[in-house]
Amino acid sequence: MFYVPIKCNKTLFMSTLLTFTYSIIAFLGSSLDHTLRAQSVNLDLKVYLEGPYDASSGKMSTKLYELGYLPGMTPKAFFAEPVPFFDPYGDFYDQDLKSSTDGSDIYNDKSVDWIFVSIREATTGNVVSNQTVLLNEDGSINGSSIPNEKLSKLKKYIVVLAHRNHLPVQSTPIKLNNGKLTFDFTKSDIIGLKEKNKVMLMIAGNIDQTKTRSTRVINMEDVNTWRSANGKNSSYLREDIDMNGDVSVHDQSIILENLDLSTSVNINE
Ligand SMILES: [Ca+2]
Ligand SMILES: [Ca+2]
Repeated sequence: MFYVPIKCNKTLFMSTLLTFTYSIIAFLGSSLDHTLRAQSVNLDLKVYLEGPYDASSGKMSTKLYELGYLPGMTPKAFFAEPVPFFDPYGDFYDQDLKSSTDGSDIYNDKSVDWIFVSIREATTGNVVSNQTVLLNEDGSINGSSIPNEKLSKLKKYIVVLAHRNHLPVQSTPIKLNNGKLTFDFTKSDIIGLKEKNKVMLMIAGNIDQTKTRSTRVINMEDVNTWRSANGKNSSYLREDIDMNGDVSVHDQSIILENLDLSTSVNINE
């Protein structure tokens, strides 16, 4: 009996070893990625605000970003009044809940404004999640998610949206779908939206939201609030309904167009 000597090719051996190692790393990476994704439910929402909505482009204005008026930004004009970073919806949170927002570098040229999103159990109304999220010009919101353990596949949820100068609105009950909570307010026929050029919009003009009642209605309190701010300019102003940085008669005309409109949606409950 004799042996045939096998010549070990060192280069081939190292190449095979490397390929094997990369395969293991890729496998572990994909598993980890899958695990991380499985731990949270994405919010897949779309909504238009009437104030900054431009029917000709089918998008919302990003003027506040362009001029540097969003909270925490440095305005482009020297005479403009910068607004320090803050959460416009801090009042809507329970005391132990914090904003998910931090800093001004989160903005980009698609940013319209902040919007408040509350996820609630449909049957009990219990709040699952409260978040302040950034709204983009196409109606989408910047990536936002909820930890998996807070939601059940067996339950239905409603999405409540609020904005600092629009009427709040809520979705119909929805279930989890492929790891997402999905609702398109721009195509919905729910009560509390307004149709313009075949899309549905959140109703503008609700600038006074100091009390539960005033949060739900556009009335003379909103007009009076606008009146006391008329002429203010070049900043992040609640009375600036079309979101061009200034408070003017055009903003008032939006309030008057929607006067006496109201909703039963309550963001504070
Ligand atoms: Ca109001
Ligand atoms: Ca304005």
